[in-house]
Amino acid sequence: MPRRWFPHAKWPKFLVGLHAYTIVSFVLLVMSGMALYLPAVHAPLIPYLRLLYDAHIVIGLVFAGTLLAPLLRRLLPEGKTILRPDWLIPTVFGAAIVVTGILLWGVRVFPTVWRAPAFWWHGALTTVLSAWLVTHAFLKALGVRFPRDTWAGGRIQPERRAFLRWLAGGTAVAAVVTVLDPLRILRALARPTGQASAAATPSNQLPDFPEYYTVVRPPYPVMKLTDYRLTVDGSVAHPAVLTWQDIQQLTFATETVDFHCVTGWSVPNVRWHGFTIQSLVNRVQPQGHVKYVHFYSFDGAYSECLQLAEALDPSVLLATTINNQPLPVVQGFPVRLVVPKMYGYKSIKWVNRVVFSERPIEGFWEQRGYPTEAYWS
Ligand SMILES: Nc1nc2c(c(=O)[nH]1)N[C@H]1C(S)=C(S)[C@@H](COP(=O)(O)O)O[C@H]1N2
Ligand SMILES: [Mo]
Repeated sequence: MPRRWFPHAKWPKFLVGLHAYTIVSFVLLVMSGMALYLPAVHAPLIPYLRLLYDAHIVIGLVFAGTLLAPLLRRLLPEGKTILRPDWLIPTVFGAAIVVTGILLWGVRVFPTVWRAPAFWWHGALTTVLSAWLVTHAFLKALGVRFPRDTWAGGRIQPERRAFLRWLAGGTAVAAVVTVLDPLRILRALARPTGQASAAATPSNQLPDFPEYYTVVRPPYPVMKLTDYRLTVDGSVAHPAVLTWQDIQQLTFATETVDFHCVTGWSVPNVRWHGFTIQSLVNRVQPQGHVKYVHFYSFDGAYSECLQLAEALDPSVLLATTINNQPLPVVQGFPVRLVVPKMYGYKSIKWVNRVVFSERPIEGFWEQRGYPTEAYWS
């Protein structure tokens, strides 16, 4: 008996059904999206993250059906009208959300540069549409009626062509925000001019990561280079406490790789420069039975662990610069691990201790259910 809770008892059944379909699919979409995105919610769900991701996509496709319904049949009987924004807003935003979702889903098909803005706007557009839906529901529940012709195009009974136009409009919005990324342009404009000129060549530009994480309470941990020490110990012949000068004697390498976080965002072509685990091995001489490398952060909470063989992969670096500049504090200054073949949570920031051991430890997120083997492909 959906008509009980639906305020417009006189409305056609199909429209009532469409509302139910839209509301249920959208709420499930927002809930599964939040579970994927919010670390606090998704941590206990991690073993099911892939399943959740697939479910989110399926629900998204189901939700997309609501946008196509008006193309299949007339929604209102002759003479009935609905306020123009009540058609237009869900159609345009819904289409833009679905299209940015498809861009995220197709990370291997579309340019990786699109992924971070598509990710950000997917969430931002969903927030706006959710806010509108709640407002819309309230106004309807309160029985607020807007005057027939005076506001936002009045009340209309749209043709198929209008829906097609709005769907195209939503697709265009998704394309513009993803390709042009207006937020990045705004951030670039807001940046002090000195900083902008320091980043004159593209390779020196700091990449805009969509998120910077710290599991401890901000502010991010700050360290002066003169105070910095890297302890390298465990089952080793020559434990060492390295100063910044000592570190400069190690073997450095440079690489340009993509960065992927489990919560759905990626940053393409990040240029890291850092020292290799092999150069630490040469320096401290781990014993023969060592199988694992533990990493600790001076934030006091985060830790990570790699198999020795994984850590010796030439792509793994203890990075000291990003895009030819010192790491920003938020990204782990002065030293962070980079494990390009694995999800971002392996790449521990603010590293101040490396331990060679015969036993593994569970890293911060592994204790909360993340897989230890975090290969993303
Ligand atoms: N010390 C520390 N390292 C950390 C984290 C953290 O919270 N603390 N977050 C991890 C996660 S989940 C990701 S995705 C990356 C994010 O890197 P960024 O903050 O440079 O974007 O850092 C990883 N390293
Ligand atoms: Mo992450």
